[in-house]
Amino acid sequence: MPITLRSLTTLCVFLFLHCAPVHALETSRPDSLKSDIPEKFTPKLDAFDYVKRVEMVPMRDGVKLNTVILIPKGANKVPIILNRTPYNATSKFAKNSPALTSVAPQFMDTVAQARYILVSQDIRGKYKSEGNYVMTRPQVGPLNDSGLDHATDAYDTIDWLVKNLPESNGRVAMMGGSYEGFTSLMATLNPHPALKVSIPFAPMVDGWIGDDWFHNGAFRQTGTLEYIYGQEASRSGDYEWWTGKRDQFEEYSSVWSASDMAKRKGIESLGFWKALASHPSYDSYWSDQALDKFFATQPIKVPMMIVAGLFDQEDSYGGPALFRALSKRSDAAGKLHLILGPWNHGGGRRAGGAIGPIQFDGDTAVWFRNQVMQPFLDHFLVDGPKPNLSPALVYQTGTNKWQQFDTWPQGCNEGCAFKTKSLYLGPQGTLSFATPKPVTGEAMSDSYPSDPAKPVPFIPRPIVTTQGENRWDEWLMIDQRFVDGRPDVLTYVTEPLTQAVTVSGEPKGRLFASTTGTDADWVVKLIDVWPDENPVRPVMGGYQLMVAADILRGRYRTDFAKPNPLEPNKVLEFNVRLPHVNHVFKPGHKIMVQIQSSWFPLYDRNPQTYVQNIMFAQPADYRKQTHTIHHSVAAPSAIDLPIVLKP
Ligand code: PG9
Repeated sequence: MPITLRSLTTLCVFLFLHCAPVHALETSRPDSLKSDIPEKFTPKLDAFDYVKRVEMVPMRDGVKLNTVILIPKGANKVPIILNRTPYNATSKFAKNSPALTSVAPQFMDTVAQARYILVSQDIRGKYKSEGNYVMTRPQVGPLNDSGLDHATDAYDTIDWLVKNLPESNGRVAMMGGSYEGFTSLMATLNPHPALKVSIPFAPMVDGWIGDDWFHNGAFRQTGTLEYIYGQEASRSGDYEWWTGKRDQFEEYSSVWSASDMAKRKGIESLGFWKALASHPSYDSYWSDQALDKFFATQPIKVPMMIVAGLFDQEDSYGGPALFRALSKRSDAAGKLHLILGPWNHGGGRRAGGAIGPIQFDGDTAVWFRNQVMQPFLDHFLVDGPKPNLSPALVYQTGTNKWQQFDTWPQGCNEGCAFKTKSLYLGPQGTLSFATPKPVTGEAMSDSYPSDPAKPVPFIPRPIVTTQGENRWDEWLMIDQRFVDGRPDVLTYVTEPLTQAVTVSGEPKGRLFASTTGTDADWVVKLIDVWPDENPVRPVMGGYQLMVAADILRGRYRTDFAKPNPLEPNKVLEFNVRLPHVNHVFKPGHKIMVQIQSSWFPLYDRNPQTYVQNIMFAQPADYRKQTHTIHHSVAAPSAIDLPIVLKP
């Protein structure tokens, strides 16, 4: 029979149909080749100068928490440094090096050099730990009836560690930053007797007033929505925020409200989004978990060093607020310290030589950890000498030096003279310490358009979030000339100073303002304007450095808990509390105040017509309005500066 194309095709189909099962049957036999990978591999770690133990540590309800423990080889009666994290304890010590000092994260550099035992633990419900995750799980009380919080979990962990690590001397310190600062603080409530000291870095203390989620009622939508997505969509951060845009400004401009963005990304089912969306005001959900207020009612049982940054872009409020609240307690003496460094959110924990183009005197963070933090730890953990440390150690920017203070805010010691002085906004963009006088022919107010469709960017566009190009860490120090001169940004500036102005404490913007709408946001920025030319560092010529800035959502003018519509065109007083500063405006510099009504997309836009819940505002609610800042005798808008007259 001749071989035709047709018969060949028939043969192939026959072979495929009939031979394939035979082939499959043959391979179903057990594999005759042995695996290259042994049942058990024992790595040769003789060269390592530490031993790693990974333990599931039981809590009082039976839930077990993943705990990574690094014990220096040869350790005998050494203290334990405990870090409790929502950010993956395993990755804290991820670097595969035989040297403990290389494996330790930077904030543990000095304790690794001291050869203390290092521990990091996944908190309840995250990564390899069991149990339920709740964002910054509130302390047991009105918001938490489970009997379990970060105080009980820290207690149970410490109890296990001191009983199961024979190399330890039975003394424990807690350390960590931000969320871990929060867990370090929470551990001091009903502490285990072995907890001898706590160092919360940049702790999250009040998520509505001025940390992470809101600032004075304005919702910090970028960062927050991405963060909730990363933290709550899965236990182990398996889902990453996606965007098809390079410019975050464009992405957030394509929706109006935060809930529209939440809907687009499918985060509406996540527990903490639901909490945020249903508590836009400072109700008991927020005030009952505000840790400065709560801890002020509790005895101080554990010595604490609160470490905070003057340029913290995430938790600028928490550290100083906690110190202020606790230092009023009679049991604070000798137990409470505030370190306020020239740092962004991570600064004190990492490198502290500069933020963007702004340079400090050497690496302030490394200096702090070596010269201040480690002796403080050693005193409580190994009976080292008592450090000679005032209650507050604060960096003075402008002069670039550390100062010790008995009190804070109001960095002032015995014998110094101190006064709050108002710097008044004036006609034609002037700014001066002279009180406004009745003048004829001068406008006693300045108006500007505020259009939610054209908001003011918080940093220059494109706002890029990819690693390496992201300016988040330095954004508070970005030159403000990029918005100066916009029609929707008002600028007031002094003459060049003939003598230094030293500001120390909490400035406050006091605006007399009106709007054609029924709601408005007010952003107040206190700026140090450098002289026009800088022969040594040309980039600093005319630089507008934001020394402090914040936002107030107008509806909370009289009560954070009870929002109210603004009466259109009525002049009303708005008080905008600014983050703490310790700064010298040098001779030749100018002081500037900028005012604007959006900071986008970091903060969600105010629709400027009053609605019940801005999270769910509808497109038609967002309206262009005219806002007016008054600077007359009767309505003297100003910025109140805490000024040191004699140091
Ligand atoms: N700022 C972050 C955070 C703290 C507390 C709660 C949620 C987020 C952080 O850096 O951990």
